[in-house]
Amino acid sequence: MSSDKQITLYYSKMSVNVHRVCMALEEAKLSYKTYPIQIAAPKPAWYLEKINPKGLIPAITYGGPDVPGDHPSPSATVITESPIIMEFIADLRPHAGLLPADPVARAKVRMFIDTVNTQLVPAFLRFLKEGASYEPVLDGVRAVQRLLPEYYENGNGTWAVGDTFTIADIAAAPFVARVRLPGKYSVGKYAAGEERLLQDALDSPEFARFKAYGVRLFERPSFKATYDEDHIVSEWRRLLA
Ligand SMILES: N[C@@H](CCC(=O)N[C@@H](CS)C(=O)NCC(=O)O)C(=O)O
Repeated sequence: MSSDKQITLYYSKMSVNVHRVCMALEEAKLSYKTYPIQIAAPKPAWYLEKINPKGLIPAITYGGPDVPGDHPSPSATVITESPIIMEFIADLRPHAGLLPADPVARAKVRMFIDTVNTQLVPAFLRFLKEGASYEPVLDGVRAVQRLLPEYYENGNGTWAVGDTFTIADIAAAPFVARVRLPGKYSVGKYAAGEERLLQDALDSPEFARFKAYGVRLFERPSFKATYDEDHIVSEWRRLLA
């Protein structure tokens, strides 16, 4: 299905928060175009002025004429912050079920995203980019795992909230995938050996539910279509050397 209005996504393939938006757009079956923005590099003046003064991606423009990404139209709406963009995409396509109608389920989706964002993400990024200890990463994983329902063979408990795949799962997936990469490739700024301690803990029985959740996430077609592990690892090697 194509969008009624144009969507331009300011994009980098390695960006974890852009990854969320790509998954949401895939799930909602919305067509969009991308405009490349380089991470860890000065952002163009037009981007800071017209799209995101914080200089961060993702951002989207929605509506207005179909113009080149570096000439955004003043009549398009600019939306920033991955949780807000994910909700917007869910609102554009309510039938995709990415944000449930039930108020309790909606609150649970938002609490799950908040837990990922406040407890897992900062600890993981500090570990990866600044060499902080792996232990707060495990605390973050523990906090996320606590919210995961028990999984049954009949499919109950497949996803974070209820049995429907939602933006809670999309918010988690790019991070659940990346948390395994230090142990797999020894890439990052942490002290040597910390990645093994992290990986051993993640493989221990305590985190079995989180690990099994990851296996289900990685099978999701919207994840497969948007995840390029080799590219992420080579960019991390370049930027974190
Ligand atoms: N809270 C923002 C965080 C966005 C963010 O940190 N984006 C990173 C990429 S994942 C970025 O743009 N960094 C700029 C840079 O490294 O140059 C969101 O969820 O969208």
